[in-house]
Amino acid sequence: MEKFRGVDYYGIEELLTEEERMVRDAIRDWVEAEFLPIVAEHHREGTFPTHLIPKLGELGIFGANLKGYGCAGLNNVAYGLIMQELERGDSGLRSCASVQSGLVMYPIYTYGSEAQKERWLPALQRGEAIGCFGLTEPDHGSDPGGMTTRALKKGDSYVLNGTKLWITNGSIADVAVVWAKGDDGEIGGYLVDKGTPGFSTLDIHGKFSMRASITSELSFQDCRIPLENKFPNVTGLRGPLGCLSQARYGIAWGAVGCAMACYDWALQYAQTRVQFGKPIAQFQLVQRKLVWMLTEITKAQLLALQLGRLRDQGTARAQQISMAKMNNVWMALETARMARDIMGAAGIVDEHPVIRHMLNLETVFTYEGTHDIHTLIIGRDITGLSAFGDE
Ligand code: TGC
Ligand code: FAD
Repeated sequence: MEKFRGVDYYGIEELLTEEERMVRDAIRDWVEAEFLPIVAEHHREGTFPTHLIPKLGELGIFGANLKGYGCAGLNNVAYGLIMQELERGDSGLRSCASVQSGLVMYPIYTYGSEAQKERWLPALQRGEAIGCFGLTEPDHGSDPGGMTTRALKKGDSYVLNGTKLWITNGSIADVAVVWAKGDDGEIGGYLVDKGTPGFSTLDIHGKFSMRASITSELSFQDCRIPLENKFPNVTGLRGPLGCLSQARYGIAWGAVGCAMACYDWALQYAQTRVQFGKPIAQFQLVQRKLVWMLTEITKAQLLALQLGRLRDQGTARAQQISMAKMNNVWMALETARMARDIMGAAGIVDEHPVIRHMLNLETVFTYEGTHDIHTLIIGRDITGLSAFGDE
């Protein structure tokens, strides 16, 4: 295939500032030069290219929309464009960056003490340290409020007991942001250093999705951490959910990146693949699929961009973020499936990126709140009636 040609049917380029375009192009160039040539091999092996993490730091990707502590202080649209370009590479690459930025640096920045910020943020920004976010448990996924992990105060320590499951970056993390219930039953956030006695990790194997990403179990057995490792500035479920808003926003953009990659690849393939004496792009049914993809990508681009502008104005609501995550990931998954179909048998091999994106998107559809959970978040917002629990 030729080089990626970009997807912009509505002149959205003109709605971006020069700085936003420059940031996007820098990340696009780096992904094409350094990441795309190696991703298929990592996907096959089920490994993440950890050697690239310091480079992601150098590129200013980590915590890019935070200010101070070495962070780039970019606006939310530029941050979204970074996520779009990373995920055009692979959802695992975007995951690594969005966990580090939205789920580890953001809570330390927003809920942490000055000492916690100074200890972790500069190192996390540079990619010298890596973090993970432990919310989900074996028995509590969509319903994190039911978590059973405990952090009970004993003398000059908190003692953690419990298990977190499906944790991105878990086994490579230098610091884990762990959400647990305290003596009063309230959810709090705790920083657990790698190597703390009683804290262990185990990687999850056998994944058919997110193969180029590390996913682990975190286990805490009488794991003692100092009192100063608790976030002083947040209690309750709104702590972790506030972080999820950051990461869900990035996913709304990242999904557009996946969809653009699949659409462009399928279009180029359809223009050159000949059946019945014609390029398959000439058949009406193939054109219908390509047009559906482009139309949905265009709508998703506009949704992500306006959401970014609302965030920059400080007026974006969590429910609006849910709509963008829900719609854009669904759109990307459907686009990837159609692209795979257009490519016939060639669509199932990893010589082409489409099947990899398609499989990854099955995870993205589920994590950070499943598609249906976001539907119900929006449903509650517009009807005033909650479909969750016993409200
Ligand atoms: P609910 O009553 O809705 O909320 C409790 C408190 O939280 C506040 N809140 C939010 N705050 C900020 N941002 C948000 N998005 C928020 N959503 C809710 C809310 O205002 C309330 O605050 P307060 O002060 O009044 O107490 O709680 P609920 O129990 O009814 O929530 C239900 C539900 C289903 C919406 C929620 O639990 C949910 O979102 N579940 C999905 C779980 C999820 O998304 N897990 C993701 C785990 S992390 C992950 O997947 C990382 S993947 C990483 C990668 O590799 O990219
Ligand atoms: P469940 O909650 O058991 O849901 C199963 C099904 O039931 C879904 O279809 C769901 O929509 C449906 N359902 C549940 N409740 C309702 C309801 N009230 N109404 C209607 N339908 C409902 N978590 C972290 O904390 N940190 C991470 O870094 C992280 N990384 C991940 C990486 C990967 C590769 C994966 C796959 C997951 C990761 N997760 C992480 C976990 C992820 O957030 C959860 O998988 C997700 O929240 C769903 O939880 P669950 O898998 O337990 O599914």
